[in-house]
Amino acid sequence: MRHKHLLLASIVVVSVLGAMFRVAAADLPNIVVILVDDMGWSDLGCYGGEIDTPHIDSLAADGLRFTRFYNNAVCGATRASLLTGLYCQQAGHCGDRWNEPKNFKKCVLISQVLQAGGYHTAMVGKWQGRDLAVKRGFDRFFGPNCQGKISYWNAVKNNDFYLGNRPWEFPETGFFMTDAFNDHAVEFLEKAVLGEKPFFLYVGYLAPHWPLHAREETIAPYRERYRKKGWGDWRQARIERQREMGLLPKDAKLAPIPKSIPQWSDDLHKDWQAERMAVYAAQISNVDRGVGRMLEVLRTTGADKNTLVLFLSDNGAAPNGGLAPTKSGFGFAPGANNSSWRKDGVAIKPGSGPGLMPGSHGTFAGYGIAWATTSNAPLRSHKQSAYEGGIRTPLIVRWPQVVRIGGELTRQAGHVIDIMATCLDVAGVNYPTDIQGRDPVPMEGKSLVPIFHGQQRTGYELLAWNCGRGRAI
Ligand SMILES: [Ca+2]
Repeated sequence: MRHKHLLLASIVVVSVLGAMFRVAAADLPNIVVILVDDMGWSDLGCYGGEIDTPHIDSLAADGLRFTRFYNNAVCGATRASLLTGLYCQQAGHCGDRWNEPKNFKKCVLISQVLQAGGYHTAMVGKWQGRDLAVKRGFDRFFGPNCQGKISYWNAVKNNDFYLGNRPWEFPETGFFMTDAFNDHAVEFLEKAVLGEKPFFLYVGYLAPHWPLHAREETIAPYRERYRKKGWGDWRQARIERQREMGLLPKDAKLAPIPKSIPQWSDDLHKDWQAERMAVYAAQISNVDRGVGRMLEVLRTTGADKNTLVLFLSDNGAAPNGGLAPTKSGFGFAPGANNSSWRKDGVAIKPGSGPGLMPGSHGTFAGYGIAWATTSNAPLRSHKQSAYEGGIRTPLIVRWPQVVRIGGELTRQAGHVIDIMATCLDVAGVNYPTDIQGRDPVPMEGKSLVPIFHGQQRTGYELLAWNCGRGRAI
């Protein structure tokens, strides 16, 4: 009899705790981190750009934009900092591939800490880890385990596409990478919003990183836009909008451009140049569609109110793709070997010179230094550089339950090392002091949550970090 009472009491206690846990878990905010690849500071509509990004702009209209947020100027190094809360040199990764096990063992990822804290975790997109994402705290994973630089259109040998821990079979037809990422992110959210656990979704798009690939219907709306006006006019238009929006002071000026960039009027291949920018813009539109679909799932279920969405880029625009010859003789004659017209910017592969319109399967182009300079307007330099054009990124924050006034800007400075601290703060979990008997490097980043509440946070005495080329302080 006594045993029976004890058993009943235990069941009651367990049930009450279970119910409490469920209530508490249901109250914990969900987190969605969306990272784009090689996108410039002023490409988005809400950062002054002319590219159509209505859904990403809606994040800003409902939320908060940072004017001084920084990354590590290159793909892998930024991802290492974002996921660990450490400077890239501490995480053992200042280059393009995360492959230094010595430091790796002293790191812990957001996904691991949130998973242990009761979150349902998933990653979709570009993972460049030593281990597969599902071994590093993600319950689900879909994407390539490589640096990118692969076709958006089809399976490329050895590009290591995975679903969970198994190589993924490409469909016979109809594959387009950004669409596939969008589908998998939406599919995860549709299930996750019905679950009892709070969720963490990290979407690492490859877009708009070269090669310039997009569907014709996404490119078409941009074609005339860039034939009518060239890089000089768009750069000017962007800074004017940025001044109006308050992203920049009224007297802000455009950084000087590299001398090698010709006047648009001198260019001999305007239709091809316009096409390069049109495809780049289409790649961003494709991401925007995915953001719209993800938001729709969150909004229609009401989950959006307590979901923190962060949107940012891993580095500034990349000048790959070289220059073409012009009336005044800039650039080199295009030949079968693309490297023969390499100048400033970096040529990439044959299949990208003037005359061959980029976008479709079989082309492999970048948009070149002139458009990359436009993408970063008004900032100086590009990806891999420690100048602002390499390291400054948009950061958009949407979290209706906390960020109550939409459309605001903050000038408080932050860095990608802050993303982990922010996620842990939001989830109410602590950074571990022990990882399987090893001491993790203490987290460097600081939570951005006070800024979300409209407060001045205790910032950094010093932010100093390593970049692809140079160092930033
Ligand atoms: Ca990148």
